[in-house]
Amino acid sequence: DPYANDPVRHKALKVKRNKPFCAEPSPPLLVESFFTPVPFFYVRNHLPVPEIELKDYTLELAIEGTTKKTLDFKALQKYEKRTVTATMMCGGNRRSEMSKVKHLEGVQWDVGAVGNATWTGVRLCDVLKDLGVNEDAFNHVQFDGHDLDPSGMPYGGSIPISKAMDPKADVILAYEMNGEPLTQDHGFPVRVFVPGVLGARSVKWLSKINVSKEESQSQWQQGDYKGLPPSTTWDNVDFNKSPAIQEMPVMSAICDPQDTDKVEIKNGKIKVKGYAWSGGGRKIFRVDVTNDNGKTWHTADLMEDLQTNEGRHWSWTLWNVELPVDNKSKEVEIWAKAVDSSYNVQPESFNHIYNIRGLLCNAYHKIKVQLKQ
Ligand code: MTE
Ligand code: MO
Repeated sequence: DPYANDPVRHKALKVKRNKPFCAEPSPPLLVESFFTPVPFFYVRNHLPVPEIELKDYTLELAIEGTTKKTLDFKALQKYEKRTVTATMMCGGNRRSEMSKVKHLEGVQWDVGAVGNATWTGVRLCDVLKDLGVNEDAFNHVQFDGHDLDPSGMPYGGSIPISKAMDPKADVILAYEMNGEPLTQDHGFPVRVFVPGVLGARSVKWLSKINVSKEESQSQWQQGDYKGLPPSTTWDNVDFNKSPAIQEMPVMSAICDPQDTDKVEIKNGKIKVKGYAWSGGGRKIFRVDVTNDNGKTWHTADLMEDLQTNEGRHWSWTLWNVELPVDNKSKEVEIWAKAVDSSYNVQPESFNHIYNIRGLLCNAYHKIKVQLKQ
């Protein structure tokens, strides 16, 4: 069993798949704190977790496949230490809701394939500058992980070089999460962290960085993590026709209460909590919540955003709202939608954004709760 040496995980994580390990925290737990405690931070592995000793760790730096330099952990740490506070979200977060339109393969994520943390390490732009990379001569920066598939191919992904070399894009080669060394599941000893982009490009157990004219040729860049059209089926799919997903769209979710919960009414109102986030460093301007199918909308209170740098709102926004409810009704349906700083809004339903990979699942979040009378 190639998974026999996988680490032990916290009991609070709800296991979605065991081999490879995929798990998420419960939604109410998720919105208890701005920083997601590492033991509750979702895990998305595609392969067995590699065991790497710090003293054996090496990071290869290459240009068009030719190795230019190899750094050990100490050499990497010589670059200036930087910290970024940012949210990571899986491209398949909330897939289980899209699955209700039509059956979907893939991990059936609820709303918890997301977390917010501090990521500490060195800036990718500093390492690339030191390598003498000329940004204009290349298009992409590719990352490989130390985790290998049965044929010996590593997990991999790439980002545009403009992002990789922009100091304001805050791309980090992270060795700490929330101030502690990375855990085995989250990429020990070093992972890339790319703010504002789907989790798939934040390659864990980083083994190699390759600067290239081309995107990563990895399965996860070329044959997955792309936004496919709604009518595409597994019989006619052509992954070459759709670009790889990078920045994520605007998203929100109700986390507390959860669907089917029994909820207490206080002074004619019920309390609702959730998160909102958008990719590309876009700020959350507003979260609108309704409990009468959109006849009346209530503006949620947004938890203060710690980041003030324009265009670098990497962290999620937690929100809460008190909704007035009719004392006579037994059940209420609650919808939430967010608006980001480009005034992008979420689509109303999953019907028209359905795609066979179940990615970019950002329709209004809709739940039904029972009222305790
Ligand atoms: N990196 C490697 N090497 N192997 C992986 O399986 N999964 C990716 C990304 N980086 C993955 C990886 C995906 S799809 C996501 S959503 C994030 O890691 C999840 O990171 P986490 O497990 O630390 O939450
Ligand atoms: Mo993911």
